[in-house]
Amino acid sequence: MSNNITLSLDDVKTLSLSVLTQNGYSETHAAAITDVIYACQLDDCHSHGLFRLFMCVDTMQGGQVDGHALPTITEPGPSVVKADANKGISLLALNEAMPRLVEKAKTQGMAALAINNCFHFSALWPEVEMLSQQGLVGIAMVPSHAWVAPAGGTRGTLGTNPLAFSWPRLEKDPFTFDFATSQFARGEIELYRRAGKPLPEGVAIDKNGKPTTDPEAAMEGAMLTFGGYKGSALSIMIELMAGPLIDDLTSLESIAAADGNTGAPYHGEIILAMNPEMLSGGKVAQNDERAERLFADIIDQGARLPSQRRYQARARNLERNALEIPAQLYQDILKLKG
Ligand code: NDP
Ligand code: PYC
Repeated sequence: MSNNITLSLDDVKTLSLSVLTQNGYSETHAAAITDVIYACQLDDCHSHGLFRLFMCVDTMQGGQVDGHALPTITEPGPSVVKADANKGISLLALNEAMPRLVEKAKTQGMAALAINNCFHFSALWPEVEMLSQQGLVGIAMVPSHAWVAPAGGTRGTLGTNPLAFSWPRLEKDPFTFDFATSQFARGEIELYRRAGKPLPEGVAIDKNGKPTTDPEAAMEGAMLTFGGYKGSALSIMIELMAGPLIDDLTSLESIAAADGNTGAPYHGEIILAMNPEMLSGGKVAQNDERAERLFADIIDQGARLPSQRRYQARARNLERNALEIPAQLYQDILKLKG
């Protein structure tokens, strides 16, 4: 017997909107958050879909987030946009600043958006995919909380620090990847804990620095970076680029600022946008063909491109106008309603 229930796509949006508005988020924030939760659930990205409503509610209960905050957008340079989320969730600030980032990248060739003072819970691929839908290359990075040990270390210093990249394709959906620089995202470990399943080896150490496959012990101890010292170095880069570079918090500072609260981390985010038209000297079509030959060589070997699974899930769920989530998850989300 299946332990899943089927929700219509409208049900997913309505459920998210009602949980958020009944838990202190304004209609505008709830709509911005729901767009991303819905996009993730539609693409079967379970760790950052409806499951993240718990984190949104937890963040509100922690008392630090402003569910009605209005972002302030400034443009300190011809290719720089700053969006101060003013202690709101990042996504409203992102939505308001995105058109300015796109405009600047199109006119300047490259541009950066720094989002400051935001609570951040979401997947990054929707943000970079949005840039590629406008013909731009996008890169996004955020720190989180100091849950991840650096390679060779024994305690959490780095965040789970996702890195997302998106490349526009002329005739196809963008090539996009988005992953934590830890072996597993924190959300994935939380899903293993909910399901009572052991983690694979090599994902975490316990509080005594010993390898563990117990999700609870992993959350008390430290997670490990992917690719050993290579993932560790990328994660440090993300701390610097989305922290001190934009005058915002590192994962160490963010976990200290949370003061024991378990909701979404509070910090900044950096998003870079590049204009292939200008950088290729107007030769987008020729270079799109070259990129397509690269993708074809990968696929010809039986390998798959990142984002292929997501696009397939999206097409399937849109076709059915429905998707499945675990019945227990649905019951637990209903309990979040007032
Ligand atoms: P995964 O380890 O699941 O990796 C995801 C990426 O790798 C996707 O682009 C995926 O494509 C691609 N991929 C997976 N398997 C393959 C394969 N066999 N061949 C080619 N590509 C593959 O992601 P994580 O668990 O590390 O991260 C999940 C989400 O968590 C991300 O969206 C991230 O932004 C989010 N996150 C957010 C944080 C925050 O602070 N806000 C912190 C950490 C993570 P596909 O999707 O098509 O499978
Ligand atoms: O899954 O690592 C994670 C995460 C941190 C903040 C939001 N998601």
